[in-house]
Amino acid sequence: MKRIVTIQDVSCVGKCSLTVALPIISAMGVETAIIPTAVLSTHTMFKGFTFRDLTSDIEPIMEHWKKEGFKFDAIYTGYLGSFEQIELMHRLIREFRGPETKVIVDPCMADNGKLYPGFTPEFAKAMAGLCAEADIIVPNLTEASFMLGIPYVGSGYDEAYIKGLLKQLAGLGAKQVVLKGIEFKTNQESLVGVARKIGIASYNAENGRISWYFHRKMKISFHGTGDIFASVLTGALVRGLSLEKAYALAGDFVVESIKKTISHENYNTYGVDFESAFPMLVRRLASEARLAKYS
Ligand code: PXL
Repeated sequence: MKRIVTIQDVSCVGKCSLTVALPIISAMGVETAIIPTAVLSTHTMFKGFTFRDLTSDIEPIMEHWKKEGFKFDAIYTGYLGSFEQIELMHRLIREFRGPETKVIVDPCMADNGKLYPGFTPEFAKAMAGLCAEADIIVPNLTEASFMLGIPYVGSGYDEAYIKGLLKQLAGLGAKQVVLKGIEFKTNQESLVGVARKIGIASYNAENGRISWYFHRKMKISFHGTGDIFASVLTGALVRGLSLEKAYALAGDFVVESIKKTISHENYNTYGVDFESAFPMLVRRLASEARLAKYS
């Protein structure tokens, strides 16, 4: 069985970071080792959350793992709580990356034009440094802007702008960029009944290829969907899917999870019911992983 390690916080209630990465990647048939970076009572969109920093545990865990000789098919970093943790991730990647290991960095720290509580533009620069180590980075538009130190443009941009962003992001050093949350304004938008689309642009710095994937934009957005996206992407890549198939599956699973959530009258507002969408994930992964094996 393939094995990955994911490094992010435990938000005890909130359906994000490790409480989504662990069940999702496991359900995708991949062993999921974890390093928790912090324990919070909830994610940071709740008021009054507790926060216990676990930075001092990370080094001893790595030392023990080195002695045991553990290897990983992928290293996936998510929400990191301090500069020191970013430094430790540089070390972890150096020490545990093998020739076939995929390194996925989700620079999880901002959305909708704003940094999450506790983060600063300097932190975004340090995260940009970690992106240099990655095979694949998965920022949203806000994270991309903070890492590049450019103003956030939330709407009204065109294809040329996104292509420029992709290339600048690749300039941070990652081989492939998957940029999330892209929405183009079209004339059709003013027509009643035309579903709006949101999607992904990806750039392969090794062959210069740019590709796109759009899906229906749901009326409501939820916390934790970025973590769900990155988790499915990681699981799918390790199961042998191409990057294009992996981000399409990840995007579709997020949409399915939101649909399941809002199908209930009194739905949770702090996170999505990804659990109810598992049958779709497992079914599609099984058929696509089978196809990938023979392609
Ligand atoms: O889903 C991203 C995330 C992860 N971890 C913590 C968060 C957030 C988003 O707010 O607060 C602690």
